[in-house]
Amino acid sequence: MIDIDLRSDTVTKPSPAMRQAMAQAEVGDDVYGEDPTVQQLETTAAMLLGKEASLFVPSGTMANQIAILTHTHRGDEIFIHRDSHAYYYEAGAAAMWSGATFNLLTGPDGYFSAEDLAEAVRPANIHHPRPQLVLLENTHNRAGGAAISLDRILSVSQCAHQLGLRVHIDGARLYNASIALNQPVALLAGPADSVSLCLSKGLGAPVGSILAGTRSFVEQARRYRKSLGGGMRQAGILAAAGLVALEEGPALIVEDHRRARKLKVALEAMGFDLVVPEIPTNMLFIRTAVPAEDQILQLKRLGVLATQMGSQLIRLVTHRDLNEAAIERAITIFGSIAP
Ligand code: TLP
Repeated sequence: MIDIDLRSDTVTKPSPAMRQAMAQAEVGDDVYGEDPTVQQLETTAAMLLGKEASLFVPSGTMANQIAILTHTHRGDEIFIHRDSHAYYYEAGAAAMWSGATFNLLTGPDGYFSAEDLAEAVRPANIHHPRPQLVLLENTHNRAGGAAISLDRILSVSQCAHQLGLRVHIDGARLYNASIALNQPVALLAGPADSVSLCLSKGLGAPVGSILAGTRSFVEQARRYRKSLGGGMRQAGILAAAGLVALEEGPALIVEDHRRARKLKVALEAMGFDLVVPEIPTNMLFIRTAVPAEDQILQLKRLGVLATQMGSQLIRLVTHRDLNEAAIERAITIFGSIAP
């Protein structure tokens, strides 16, 4: 039986158009700055995100870590939601590479307010770390894929800038936010000094992320990418798929959101306990009556793959490799184990 893979939108396979573009890509050594396809991707992505320049990096994790390295010095303080990917899922990388320290904030839907931030930033004093960076995530993964509204991003970013801090947005799924909020990605990235975007999540590319910001930020970021071993040679092969992802991807994300809503309506009607953010996107979180691992195992036996998010919490993610029939089959399977 073929599994219906709802674990993540990272599991998609490259589309025929991507494979064709990869086969035909013009390439060069990108560490020498000689790969025309990487350059085309970096220019295109910078324009879409409304930033001066951008850098193609191997992963979303590396994009966030390079952003942190570029914005901070050892011992500096980063204000971040406690459920954020850069804190929760990046293997302690900030401590390992930049030596910055996290100040963990809380709030619904993966968001903290300007007031929360102002309260957390301590006055300059020899005892305190230097407050340096605010790190936001849009959409917010552990908050059920919540899109964060432009108003919210603006108010917390304005507060950060007034306090002399920089702002980075982990926009791994910024296109999901853009579609849910019906606002261009450039507008959502506008208040931030830097933004990352994953090509390999809902957009469907096999590998790669973008880190965008000012020209001087990207110049420094390029050095850090090299130091982390992220300088890639004939990376145009991958960038070619990224360019196709930026073209094909957004329209398909609209479908992912529609299918997530369809799944939500069906599961709610069956009596599943769903955790739904204010502005949902392509994710669905289910509170399980039994331990999450047991529920995941039961689903796997029936042909549905899900991810554990807590001791009694599982995540389902829709993506471009799941068509209408797959979602309907998933609904039937959930129906067979409904509470
Ligand atoms: N998220 C993955 C897992 O790591 C949890 C997933 O399946 O959702 N920012 C955000 C908001 C992310 O969700 C992820 C990946 C990343 C960054 C990291 O991207 P990669 O996996 O390319 O390093």
